[in-house]
Amino acid sequence: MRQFSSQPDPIAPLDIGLNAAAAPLAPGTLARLDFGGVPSHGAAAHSNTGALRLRLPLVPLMDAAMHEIWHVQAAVSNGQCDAIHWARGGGWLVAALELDESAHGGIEAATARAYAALRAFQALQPERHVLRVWNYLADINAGAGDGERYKLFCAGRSRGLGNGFVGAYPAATAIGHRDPMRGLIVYWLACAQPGMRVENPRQLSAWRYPRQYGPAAPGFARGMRLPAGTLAISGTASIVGHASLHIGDFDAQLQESLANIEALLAAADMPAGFDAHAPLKVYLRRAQDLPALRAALARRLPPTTPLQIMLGDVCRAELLVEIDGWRM
Ligand code: 3EB
Repeated sequence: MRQFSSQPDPIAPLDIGLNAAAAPLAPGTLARLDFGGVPSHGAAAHSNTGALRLRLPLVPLMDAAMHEIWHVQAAVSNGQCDAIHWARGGGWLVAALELDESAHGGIEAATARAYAALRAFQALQPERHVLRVWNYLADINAGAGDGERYKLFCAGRSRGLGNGFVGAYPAATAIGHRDPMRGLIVYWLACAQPGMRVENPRQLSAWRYPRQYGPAAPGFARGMRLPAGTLAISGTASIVGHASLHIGDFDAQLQESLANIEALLAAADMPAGFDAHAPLKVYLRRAQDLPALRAALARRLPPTTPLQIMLGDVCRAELLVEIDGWRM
């Protein structure tokens, strides 16, 4: 009798790296993410090594363009299912889709369509647990009141998912891009084993936000411990409780965002502070804040902390900066 036949397959460690240098993709590369530039075939393409290659329309602000590599010690394969491009290996799955909003009835309907497709696709995959999602959409703050595009996006996400993620929200980021040629881009990381959601004691859970932030509360967790131990950190801004703090004060917003991440690290039982094992991605609304950002980060973070800085609009118009990343 095989005593351990019901044990799940082991999950290969997932390694996240930021690189400046161009190098051929190593075997075991699950995904390579590039920011800025012009894609030849929409957001996603497959490399000959099996990796998913994503080109994302957020303009990098660093001198050397950085790209992100997700690597597993396992064989990687890939494919396409309607609009969804994917790669899998070692118990992990990365997938992406880009929808042209105008062809799908606007941002709310396009988002509902994207999330219904995500849910239907995920239901058929062995890597059925969606742990981390990124959303990039144009003009995220355009429109007033409940008609603001981010709020329409939240409504579409909630409708498209139905009861899909209820009680198992992934960690997430939602950021505005400024490329009129690109659509709604959703990409995600899923796994054959569940992760562990982490909430931030300094912040109200986003799915409990009061009505003033829109008719559908955003369905995401502040962080996710991946099965291999890494913490995925959701987009984190200057929000305490549910209120935006330090309106008009870039430095204070940055400090509050970092304080939020530090509180999340503690809640997740991860090592405190930042270092070479905590790659961070900073989304800046205004390029003019780059010198202040650089100066503050130089004081606040060890120089070994891998950083990407890019232009991106935070989903609340009064917020100037948001940070997401990983803690390994
Ligand atoms: C916030 O904390 C800032 O709608 O998926 C951060 C991360 C934010 C994810 C999302 C929104 C989302 O509410 C905004």
